[in-house]
Amino acid sequence: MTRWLRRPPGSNWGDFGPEDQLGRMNLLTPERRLAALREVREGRVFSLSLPLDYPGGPGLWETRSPPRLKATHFADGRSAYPFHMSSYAARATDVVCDDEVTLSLQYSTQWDALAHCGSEFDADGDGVSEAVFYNGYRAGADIVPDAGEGSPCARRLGIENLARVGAQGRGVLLDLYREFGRRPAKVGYEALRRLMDAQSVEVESGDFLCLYTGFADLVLEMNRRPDAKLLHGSCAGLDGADPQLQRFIADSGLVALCADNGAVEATGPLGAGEARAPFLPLHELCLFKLGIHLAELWYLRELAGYLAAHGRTRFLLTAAPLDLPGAVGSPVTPLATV
Ligand code: UVW
Repeated sequence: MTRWLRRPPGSNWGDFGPEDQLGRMNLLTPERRLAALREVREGRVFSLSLPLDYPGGPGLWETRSPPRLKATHFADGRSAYPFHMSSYAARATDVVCDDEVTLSLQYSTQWDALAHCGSEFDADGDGVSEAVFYNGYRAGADIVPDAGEGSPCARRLGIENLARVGAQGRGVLLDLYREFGRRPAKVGYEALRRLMDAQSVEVESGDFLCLYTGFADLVLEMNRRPDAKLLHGSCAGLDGADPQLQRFIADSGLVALCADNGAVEATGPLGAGEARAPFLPLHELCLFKLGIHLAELWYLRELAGYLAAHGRTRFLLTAAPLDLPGAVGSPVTPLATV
């Protein structure tokens, strides 16, 4: 049985094959990776991650929690932190610490999997919308809230797909902070185009477009005591509802949008009118319609400064998520090599 009869307007469902789970990452060919490697001139590297215990506290979304580290334990209750190997072999001198962590996978510097956001859409053409994801994968069948023992599982479109394809290619940075500072700007295509031209930013097929807005710098300054109201009212984000911006994203061939802000797009109340519409239109376009991964809360300040000082916009980006089967997002420690 085909999963869908109708595909969302403006989507590419089926174009990379009926079972595709990689979306636009299909465009990241060996040739494009080689082109990305040619951007390396100095061998200098920038880590693009926040410490994963930032923003701090409940952070930006009340459902997401910071990491909690715990010692692991033996079956008899003894802690393995530290664990003296002499309890196994009397003469051994080794002392070992073992820990485990509970954290929301999208609490801090992260990737969104394609299973992160779908939409209510009538894909089977029966006149009733259902919850579907990229390429017609279904909530309830492919992305399930309880796959046993209460654990959710994205059986399709999970983050392991991005981990295994090798998230490495050419990063291209656009500096929005230079234009908007910390003002809460909604950036549509017109402003984006103007700034791309001014900064000589060119986006080609297979590129990871990175947007520096200054948001993560504000997060860091708050020193793990985030002022959520101030954060939600600060810095630039894309205007995901702008049709021209949507067309640019669709036509450009970019494989991912990576930002230092909380959602890549500026979030806010739905526009006026009766019609139902996505609250996160960029998430709908990218994750649901086109299979473009989004990445958020990256730390881009030092990279942006370096690139501006050297008249450059491109670099080699290496940003593999955890190969955690079935997860809808993942922490990541992206590296930019220049
Ligand atoms: C949501 O906003 C729902 O998620 P994120 O911005 O982390 O993709």
